[in-house]
Amino acid sequence: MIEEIEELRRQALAEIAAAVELQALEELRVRHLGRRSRLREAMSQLGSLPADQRPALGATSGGAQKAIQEALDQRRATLIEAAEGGTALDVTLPGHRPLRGRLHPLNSLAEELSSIFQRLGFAVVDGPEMEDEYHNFDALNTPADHPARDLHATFYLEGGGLLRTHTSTVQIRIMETTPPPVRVVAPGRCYRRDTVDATHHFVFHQIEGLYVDRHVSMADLKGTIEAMGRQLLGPQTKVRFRPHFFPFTEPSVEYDFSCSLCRGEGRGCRVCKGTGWVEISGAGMVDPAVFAAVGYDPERYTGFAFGAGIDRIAMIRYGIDDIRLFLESDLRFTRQF
Ligand code: 2NM
Repeated sequence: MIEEIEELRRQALAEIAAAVELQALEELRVRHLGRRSRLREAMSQLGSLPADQRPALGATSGGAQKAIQEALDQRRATLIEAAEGGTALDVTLPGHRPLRGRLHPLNSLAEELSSIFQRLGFAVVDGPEMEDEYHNFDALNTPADHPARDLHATFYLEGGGLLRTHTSTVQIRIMETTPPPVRVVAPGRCYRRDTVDATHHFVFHQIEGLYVDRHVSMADLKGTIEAMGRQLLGPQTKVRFRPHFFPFTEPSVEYDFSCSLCRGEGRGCRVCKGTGWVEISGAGMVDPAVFAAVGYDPERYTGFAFGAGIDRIAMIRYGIDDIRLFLESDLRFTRQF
């Protein structure tokens, strides 16, 4: 009987060591230690044995029971640990890399444009995005019946304010508080009630420039725009002025840069749609009515002003065909720059 129990013990320990699932381990426990196991049966017969045989058999079966129980506990702990992914702390594993932030492509382009103009002697200024009708329209010689003032074109706020539709508001505020000469650029967010599609959004980004002094001319304007184009899109960039109308400048132009993708050749180019030119924005000589509004003497001073769409320039430069991507905060997009 003693030999049989020792054989049972060896058998049980071997099976436990080979078990790879908790379920199998539980079945082994029932089979080897359960109420109907051979070991329990042997132990229940102890009382009916002759007294001189009891201690040896008792010790053997008690020892076997203890050894099997310990083996079960240990194997169980090992299997649970393995299921939870190995040891609790592996100090040899590499650490988690922290996510590094960076500038949004529109902000980095705004900074690049700002520094281009800083090198030309312009100061970078800003102002409020919530504005009033006076700074957004009246001071800019934009009459009350102008379509830009329409409820459908401008976001009006409760209490009479509005969201600025351009950063010319900042130029007005600078001229109100600073005597000439002034040479400033104002980058920032602007808002218009446009229906959102691939090329329009109700939020867009602009940088506008203003230079007022004695004898500032249209030639200075063209030279400044040309310097911007060359630094932005490369030294071979050409500038084209087309006549236009703005209430706040006279004369006014729209200006184009030669396409940086096809070098102005057109022919199936997807950035300039085959024209060889990319439209950027508008510019002109500041209208005397604007000088009158800010208290500058139009007989003594002249000035030029220009706008540039930052979203638009980014789309041209990076070949992006959907303006909405800039405002969706999708890291798969913004991380590419
Ligand atoms: C443009 C086009 C033409 C402009 C005018 C002024 C101000 F305040 F001096 F009158 N700031 N910006 C201007 C002129 C803006 O953007 C398309």
